[in-house]
Amino acid sequence: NYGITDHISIQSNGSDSPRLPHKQPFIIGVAGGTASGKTTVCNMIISQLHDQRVVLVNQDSFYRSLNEEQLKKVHEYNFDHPDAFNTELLLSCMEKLRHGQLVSIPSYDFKTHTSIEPSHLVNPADVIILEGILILHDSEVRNLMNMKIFVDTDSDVRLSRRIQRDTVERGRNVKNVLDQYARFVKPSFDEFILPSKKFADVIIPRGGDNHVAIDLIVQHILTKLGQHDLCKIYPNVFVIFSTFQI
Ligand code: UZR
Ligand code: MG
Repeated sequence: NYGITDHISIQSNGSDSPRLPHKQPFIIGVAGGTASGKTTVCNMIISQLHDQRVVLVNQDSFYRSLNEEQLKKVHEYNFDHPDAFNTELLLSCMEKLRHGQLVSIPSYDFKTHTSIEPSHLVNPADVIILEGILILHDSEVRNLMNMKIFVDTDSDVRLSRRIQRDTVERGRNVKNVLDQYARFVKPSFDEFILPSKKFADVIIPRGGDNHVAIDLIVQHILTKLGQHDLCKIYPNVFVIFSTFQI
């Protein structure tokens, strides 16, 4: 089930076997507007990488908790602005994961707009997928990535999904959703999210419906992981190859 309504922050393949990764993880960033199908794309990539240890880290987990003042005026709060996220914490978690350390990722509750206990413990993995509307916004976060993806879905499709999701799953009414969309979601998309598309290596039209794009991405990841393995087993093999190329 690749429903766009999924809001699982952390997932992993094969996490019950605590084998240590033997190399730097392959880090993928997946950005795109609200309800563009980012989570669907990530889940499809994860399910096709079944033999690899994959961890999905959602930028939503790093939303800053609102204080009492902010909670009183929650309708004035811009959740679509880069400052709404604790990017320093995201960077420090990624630093640990990259160095093979176990890390604790906060759990964010969309109903109370605060971080709640328990947080998730995440093991290091071969592939780390970073997903979020603004995950390509910050240059330090971008610099961690081996592959940057932008999911490009028409805004009318995204808005209708957003209405569906927020009314069914997040207990909002249509008027609230449309007000928030006009006031914050759309302006921030135009100001911060859309301009981050230029940093993407791959742009996926139609999100999770685009099976060809997902297949190509998965093949690329497998090739890259395979190269690491080859390097490890035959450290001289690339010297031989490069000599032949000359
Ligand atoms: P995706 N968001 C909330 O609605 N409430 C919160 O407490 C935190 C975030 C919304 C946020 C953004 N914006 O558009 C969306 N608003 O979650 C991002 N308004 O989630 O990438 O799954 O669409
Ligand atoms: Mg999502």
